[in-house]
Amino acid sequence: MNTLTVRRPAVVFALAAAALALAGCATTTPDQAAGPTTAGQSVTSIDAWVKAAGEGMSAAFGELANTGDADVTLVSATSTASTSMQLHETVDNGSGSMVMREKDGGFTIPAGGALTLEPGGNHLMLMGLTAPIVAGDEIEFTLTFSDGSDYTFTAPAKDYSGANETYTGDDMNMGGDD
Ligand SMILES: [Cu+2]
Repeated sequence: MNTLTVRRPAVVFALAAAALALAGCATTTPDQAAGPTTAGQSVTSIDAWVKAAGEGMSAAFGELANTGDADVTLVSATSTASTSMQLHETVDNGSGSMVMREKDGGFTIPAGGALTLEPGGNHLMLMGLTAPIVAGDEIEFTLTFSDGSDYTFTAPAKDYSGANETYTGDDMNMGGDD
């Protein structure tokens, strides 16, 4: 009859399973102790400023430095001066005009690098100003990153005559003729 015992293999299996369980504990503990660095903790604004404006739209500029060791992606922003905000890039529309539009997928800030926000280039667009922005005002911004973390900073308003690019946001294109 077939009476081969399975005791020894079973014991070996049990020991192996116990070793795996211990290994699992060992690998998860350091992560839980240190805690991951969020995108919001890695980003710092440098020389941020906002264009003074009476109504409608305005824009914020400056540098966003990423001091972390991983790329981060800025996906949205809010401000105390507007009902909404968008992340804008400025591009040639093919007809010789520079137009600004919402940046697909947000802004990536490389590890150890910085994102430059400047008139005629990438910027934070304020839409639906809740009150005139006057030079000297301090506007608070909150940036949200793809990992769900936030970063809040304050930027002063300055008089500036440029940054008057045409807006061609697909989202707000009433005609729908791209
Ligand atoms: Cu814009």
